Amino acid sequence: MWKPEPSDVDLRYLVEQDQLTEDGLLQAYRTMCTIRAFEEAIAERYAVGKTPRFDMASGPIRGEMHLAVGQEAVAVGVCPLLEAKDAVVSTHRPHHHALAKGVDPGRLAAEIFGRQTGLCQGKGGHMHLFDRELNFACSGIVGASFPQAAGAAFAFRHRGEPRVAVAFAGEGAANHGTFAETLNAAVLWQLPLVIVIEDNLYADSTPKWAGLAQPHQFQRALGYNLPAYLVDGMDVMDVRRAARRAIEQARQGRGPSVIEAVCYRYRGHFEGDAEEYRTREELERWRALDPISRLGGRLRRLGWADGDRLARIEAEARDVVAAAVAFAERSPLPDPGEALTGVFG
Ligand SMILES: Cc1ncc(C[n+]2csc(CCOP(=O)(O)OP(=O)(O)O)c2C)c(N)n1
Ligand SMILES: [Mg+2]
Repeated sequence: MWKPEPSDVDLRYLVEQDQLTEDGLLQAYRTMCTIRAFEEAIAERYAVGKTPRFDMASGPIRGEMHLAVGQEAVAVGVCPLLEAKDAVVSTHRPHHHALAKGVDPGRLAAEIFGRQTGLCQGKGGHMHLFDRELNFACSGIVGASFPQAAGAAFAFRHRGEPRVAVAFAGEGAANHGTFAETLNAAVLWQLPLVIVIEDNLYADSTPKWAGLAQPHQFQRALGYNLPAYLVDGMDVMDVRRAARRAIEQARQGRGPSVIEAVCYRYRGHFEGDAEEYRTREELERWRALDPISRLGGRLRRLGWADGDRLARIEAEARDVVAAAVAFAERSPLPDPGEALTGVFG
């Protein structure tokens, strides 16, 4: 554990300091449970039809699949602080950000299943999700979220709108030139931008020590003269504390910030990953920091929930997800005649 659990006294102090409420923390717990249940349900459905020989083109969900089990606190520490008018640009690992931004689980699942009722009528798939009402977008191109979110932030500033754009990206993406270019422009133009680096220690199978000259992105960011925070990405309260400051600053026209959230993904880089690059012991060490159990433990210590209440929330989250998956599965596939509608060409 790289930040120890707060004592009871510290916990109450943090709750007061960060203006956390019983409702707010229970809602964070609920959203993290929904994300966990959603990702686990997708993993289960994705595996169907992919044995005995793993073939990405077979089964009810086709193509590559990147899940974010373990990384729930990063999304839930940031997105619920945003309004619908604020923009979020995510990555190839986007479901947790989408759900935390409020995207409907049914339409999200339907898009993942390639169905007509999906966010993009089944044409985007799991890595290309767009929700216009909620200003949510993502891209399978690593490093693309930085300039895309900066573009949205530039438009907000140009029009004088008090809106904020958030770019999520992995620590591997931060090695792309787009990170440096975006930081430079965002500071120069004081864009209402928050960059969240979700450092899960690996870019595909490459551990960060083998790919990054500087292990901490907040240090890179500091070179561009902007506030940068290093937070425990397995602790939703820690992520939220930095996010609140960064979002407030951006909304007030005081420029961009970077948040580096250190976290861990429990599943492979993609479903089907042989995961030969890490050990079971390492995974178990990180599982001991599980963001959902840690928040559950704190809710109990605060007297805001007991085991029954937490179990009820978990069961309700599973029900929401089961309904979303059922909606996706009973939805029709897109009509081939509409293949060229709603796309550039
Ligand atoms: C421009 C580009 N280069 C390479 C890839 C292939 N690729 C997909 S995910 C990935 C690793 C990304 O690592 P990181 O940014 O740390 O995100 P994580 O997968 O850990 O969430 C790579 C190299 C890609 N999709 N886009
Ligand atoms: Mg990574």
